Amino acid sequence: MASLPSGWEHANGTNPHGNDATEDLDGEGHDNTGEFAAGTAANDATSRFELRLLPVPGGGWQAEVFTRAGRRYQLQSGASVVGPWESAGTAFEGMDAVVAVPLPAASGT
Ligand SMILES: [Ca+2]
Ligand SMILES: [Ca+2]
Repeated sequence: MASLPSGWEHANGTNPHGNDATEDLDGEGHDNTGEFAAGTAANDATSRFELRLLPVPGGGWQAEVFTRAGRRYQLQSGASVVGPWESAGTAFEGMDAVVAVPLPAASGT
């Protein structure tokens, strides 16, 4: 039994009759479940979720988020990868483009 919606599977070239949710059809490192959640194409390696952290001249950091229209994004930060996590900045709408988000300074700096 497939775990992803059949319509999405047909549109993305994955197998609607088998469970290939953990496979990576286009080989770009994101499995089919991740592609579905991110709104990216499972059959196109150039369509993938990506976030880059870039230093800002003069200090601080900026995130570049590869967004998809129809998705809402909220960056979060934490002192460790296991959390706790807190919202960083305000949520924003995706627009099928890269969105630059200035990151607030870490507390205590
Ligand atoms: Ca993939
Ligand atoms: Ca992809």
